[in-house]
Amino acid sequence: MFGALTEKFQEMFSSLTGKKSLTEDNIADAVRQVRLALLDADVNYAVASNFVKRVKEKALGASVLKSVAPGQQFIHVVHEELVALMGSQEAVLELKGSPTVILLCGLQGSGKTTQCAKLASHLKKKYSQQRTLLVACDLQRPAAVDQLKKLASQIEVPVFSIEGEKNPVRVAKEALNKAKNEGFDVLLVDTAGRLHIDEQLMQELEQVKQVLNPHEILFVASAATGQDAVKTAVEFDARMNITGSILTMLDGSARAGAAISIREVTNKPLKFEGIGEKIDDLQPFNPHSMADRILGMGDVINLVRKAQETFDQKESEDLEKKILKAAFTYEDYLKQMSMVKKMGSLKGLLKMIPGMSALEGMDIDEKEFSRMEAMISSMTSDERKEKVELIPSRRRRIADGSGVKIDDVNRMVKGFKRLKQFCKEMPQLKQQLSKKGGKLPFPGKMPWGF
Ligand SMILES: Nc1nc2c(ncn2[C@@H]2O[C@H](COP(=O)(O)OP(=O)(O)OP(=O)(O)O)[C@@H](O)[C@H]2O)c(=O)[nH]1
Ligand SMILES: [Mg+2]
Repeated sequence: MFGALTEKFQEMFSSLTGKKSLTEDNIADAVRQVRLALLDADVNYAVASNFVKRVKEKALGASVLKSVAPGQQFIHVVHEELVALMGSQEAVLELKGSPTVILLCGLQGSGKTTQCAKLASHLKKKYSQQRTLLVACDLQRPAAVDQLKKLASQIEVPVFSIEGEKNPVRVAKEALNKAKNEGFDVLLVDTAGRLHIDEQLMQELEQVKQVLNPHEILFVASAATGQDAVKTAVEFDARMNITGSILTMLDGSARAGAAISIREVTNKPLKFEGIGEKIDDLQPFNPHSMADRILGMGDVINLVRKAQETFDQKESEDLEKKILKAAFTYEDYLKQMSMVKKMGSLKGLLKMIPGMSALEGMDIDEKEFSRMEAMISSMTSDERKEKVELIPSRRRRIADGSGVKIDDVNRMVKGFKRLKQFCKEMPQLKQQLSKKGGKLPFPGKMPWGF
């Protein structure tokens, strides 16, 4: 969907990897590229400018988390701002009338009729007790009423229409009466579109609005229409005072930036997104998952979030130093593992240790880690600090204490030593890694011991 934008962000962030902190200098290029990427994706110019200004201020103001590479932190800032740009919270429909009246409006072909049916289906699934009446107020296009009826029959929701009627205001009025009399909970109104905004259409919509007094007036915007969608949204909002928008065709457009500008320019929430032609292809608009999709980096974002929540900053700094100096003991190893456990994923930890991201994708069995944790827990304090030699009788005791075989203890000790050696070679290894484009100089598993 946002293919180009995602690619650009990814390129840009890889150039930040390895930087010690975020400074005006090293983010200048990234900031410029965010701006270009947004404009390229057809995000409105003013929206993009304000956006990068906010990203810049926030990135420079942020205290750099030592456990997170600066590039990842920058992504986090961009992500947070994207979420804010799109409204932070998942917006809800106000279902408080009896009936609740929801009017859909927008340009021709933006997807109003289809979203009416999708929305009716969504409400039916979500609120099975509530009854919806669809209203065919598009009397411009001869086939419009039939189109709505056909879609509605698929989901078994009734449609109100008046055969031969030319005035949508009358249809609206009678539909509202019927809904009140018959106890419908929701009245969902489809309206006519035009190729461009014209005065006649607006007046007609205003009149329909007047008789219905809708709780929700949703502007339906096709992501495929680029900057026009932003301009149109502003005009519809000025005339109709919309309560939110539905973005459609998000499945097909690579330049969906205009659509995400709509919330910023109208300051009304994005409530739903249409992601295909089928009835089920509608979902509540979620700013978080949309930002994840835009950046294509949901994993990193979640890990940074998790790291912020669970990492003891000082402890992880000390550990990093020890790893780099190869001065850590079994005790540190255990500490590291309990952090990993807290993080829920070792791969996550690797990604977050600056310089270690190249190791991600290694196959690590986390079950082995909990066994290792049991073994180290069964060691005496002196053993963990390597103050005493792990002679066979000690190994037997450790095996018995942790319920493993002595071979497992032997492998763990061997692995620990190998890891120490590996860490001693870290500085050179890191250099090699950057020369080899991030590929490990040896294939296979990490030298953790198994
Ligand atoms: N790919 C895709 N197609 C969609 C989506 N929503 C609607 N469509 C298709 O877009 C076309 C136009 O949709 P309509 O619902 O008829 O649009 P409209 O706004 O009612 O059009 P008018 O009544 O002519 O103003 C139809 O072929 C729909 O199937 C969507 O989210 N994704
Ligand atoms: Mg229609």
